[in-house]
Amino acid sequence: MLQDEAAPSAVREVLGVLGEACAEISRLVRSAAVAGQLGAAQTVNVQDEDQKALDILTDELLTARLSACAHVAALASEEQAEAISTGRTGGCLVAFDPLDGSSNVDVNVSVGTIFSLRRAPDTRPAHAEDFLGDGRSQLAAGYAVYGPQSMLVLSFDARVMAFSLDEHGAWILTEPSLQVPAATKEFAINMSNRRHWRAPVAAYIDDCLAGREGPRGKDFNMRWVGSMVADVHRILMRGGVFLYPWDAREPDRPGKLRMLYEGHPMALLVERAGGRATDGVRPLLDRTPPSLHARTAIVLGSAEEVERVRDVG
Ligand code: AHM
Ligand code: MG
Repeated sequence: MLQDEAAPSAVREVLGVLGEACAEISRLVRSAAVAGQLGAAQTVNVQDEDQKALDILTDELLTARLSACAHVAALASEEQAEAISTGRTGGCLVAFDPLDGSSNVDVNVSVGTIFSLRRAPDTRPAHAEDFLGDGRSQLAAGYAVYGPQSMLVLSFDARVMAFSLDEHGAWILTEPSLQVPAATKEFAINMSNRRHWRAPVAAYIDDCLAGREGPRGKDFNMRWVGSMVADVHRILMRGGVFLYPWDAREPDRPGKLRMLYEGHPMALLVERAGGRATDGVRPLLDRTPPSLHARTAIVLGSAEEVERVRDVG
């Protein structure tokens, strides 16, 4: 799958392990109802979110597979409070969201796994602080989406490639170079939060809603899956803009989504596919999270739309 000269061997090995783990997770998700693995786990994670049984199973699976990989120095997961050091030096740091959109899994709507690779220190075991780099320091990033088809979308060089899972569990390259069109007529945002947004986001969306008769002079369509992987996948395939802005429900938090294992990897993929990704003001790839689970506002997708949104507080 990843026999590409451009990927250094440690990155290639780790991406291979992630690909195999995502194929296993695809099988887990597909058989979860029959295996009695849907539903709540009756636990909360470090972010005070209720966990699904599959959040825990997928986290355990990825932790086991990555810990066993000789090129992984440390892991950081959405579902675990602290980073886990394997004690190795060199190789990669891997940050991941094992089951993004998991509130959708019980109702059979697409979910996914998001991951981001960074370089580990060569001369000492890795610490949690080593994960706290800007988005441009990522060596590679990707996600798997478990939908009608399971797909793996990766970037370890200038391209963004998509693989589809065949019936034998192998990832087959089906899209060698994804490109996000600069223009779009489709936006994705949770409209139920409108009353909590700041004025610039509300004004941007109101202009889209005004359609052909409004200042934009064109009709817009809206989609909101509620699984970031599925919404970003649609944007990588056909364009669009995705927004999860700051909102006033939790004014001390900069947004809902996490920078390290949601914002940064998706921003890398979208930018390499010709789109843009910001926190409403700055490029998301220029931002450094202050802590493992730090949140951020996210605006990403087709360049012409992302450039219109300047959500200044
Ligand atoms: P999760 O990682 O706990 O599943 O939460 C992240 C998800 C994203 O996939 C999605 O874009 C967002 O939360 C949906 O949030 P909301 O329910 O507020 O619309
Ligand atoms: Mg998530």
